[in-house]
Amino acid sequence: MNRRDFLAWATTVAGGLFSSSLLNAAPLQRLLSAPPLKKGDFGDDFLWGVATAAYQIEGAWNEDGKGESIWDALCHNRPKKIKTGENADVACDFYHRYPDDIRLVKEMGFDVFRFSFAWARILPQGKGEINQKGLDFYDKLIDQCLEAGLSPWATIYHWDLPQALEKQGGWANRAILGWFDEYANLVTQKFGDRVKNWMVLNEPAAFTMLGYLGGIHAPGKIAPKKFPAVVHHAAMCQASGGRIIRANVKDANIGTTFSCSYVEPKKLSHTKAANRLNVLLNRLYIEPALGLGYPTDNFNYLKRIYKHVKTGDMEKLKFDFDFIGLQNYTRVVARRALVPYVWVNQVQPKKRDVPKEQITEMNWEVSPEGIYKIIKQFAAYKNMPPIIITENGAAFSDEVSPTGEVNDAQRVAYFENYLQQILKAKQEGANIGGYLVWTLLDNFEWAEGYRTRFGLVHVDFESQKRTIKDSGLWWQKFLQ
Ligand code: GCO
Repeated sequence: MNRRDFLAWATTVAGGLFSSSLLNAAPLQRLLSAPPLKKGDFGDDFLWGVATAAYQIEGAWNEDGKGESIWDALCHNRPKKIKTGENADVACDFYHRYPDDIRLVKEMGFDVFRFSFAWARILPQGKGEINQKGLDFYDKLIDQCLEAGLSPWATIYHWDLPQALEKQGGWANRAILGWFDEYANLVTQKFGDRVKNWMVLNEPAAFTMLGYLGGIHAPGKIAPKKFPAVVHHAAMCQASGGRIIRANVKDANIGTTFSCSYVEPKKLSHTKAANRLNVLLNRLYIEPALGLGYPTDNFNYLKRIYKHVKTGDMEKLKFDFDFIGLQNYTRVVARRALVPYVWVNQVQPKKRDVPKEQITEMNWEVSPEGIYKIIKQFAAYKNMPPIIITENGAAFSDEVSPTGEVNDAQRVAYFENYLQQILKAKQEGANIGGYLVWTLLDNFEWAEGYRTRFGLVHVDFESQKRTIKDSGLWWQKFLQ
């Protein structure tokens, strides 16, 4: 089951939560009616970059004093949770190869390198004793970026909670508010002199739902009773992380990121299902951050969040972010489920009238209009901060040809079509300041293992050989 299939399934678990899936397929060929894309159309100060995450690329899972994370534990102890039984013990070996990989980012012409800190590399037990060698690694990585002329953008939390904290209840334990603050204080005080662009959390909706409701991602729990507490704690950390960066980093540009997918009902009569799914996928974390509270109207299950709200919490959920990171890959189509207590269900692209070429290796529909619509949806919030697209990309089955090339024309078309739609939203007034490709290297795609390749650079996981794909060369040309 991948993350979007999970939505269909989770509805049953939680006594009726949500659902999802897609729209009219957009052609994989570049739209002929559209004028050729030019970097300059996006404006001179528009930022271009690539995004990565520690667990997916670093490897060195227990080297130089690093502690175990929930992803190490999931892969090692419950390998069946990963479709291929793989783990990220070595991954792309970025821990040792980062100088070469940073050079590749520069070679392709990007300005921004987004990475995340592995909490357990820095605080092996999640709190208390600091691992100096872990700090040293990020020190060197940041310096490497700066020397290459790349702006380092750091994510504080990209899903790899220290296992020692999980053993104490993880995100379900309110003590996480203190643990997270300690960690956020440490990294911002340590690196805030050189890192000015920060993201607090990566996709809270994804890690809380998949990790604590769907049992698909670490910590692999199916815990509908705990989920409301997990949501509240993550939303509290999201805002307090923002305040910590503001206090510790001079001239900081502070954001946080949201996974989001435009939701459409399969038919008009399925609108209620689509609305619920929209809450879970798109509204649950942005609205408290904007000071709008939790979107629990017509969603009784989510009202259980309030049981965990203490005096003063509602005010603390708000933070004035300098930017919001939107991460989008596809759209989703919702339909009402048959069983009355299951409110919604997801319609998979394969089960709809979507041409095969428009379904990626993740079983996600290629939907450029989807990114346009979701940007418009977010941009419509009153007081919405500027948007940065902090992730967008696609997995296709890439192979290195006998002559050493990776012809990934489908991915090039994907970028062209999505960028076209982003530009359209921007020209219509959405305040979009940058775009980061997911991702630099083929890597460990969580529960999917290494099979689904998202990189601009192909990685041979046996030899660790890197090959820039045609899409990477396309970016090089585009960014010139
Ligand atoms: C996420 C993460 C990335 C994924 C990417 C492709 O959004 O899930 O930030 O780690 O690899 O989205 O699924």
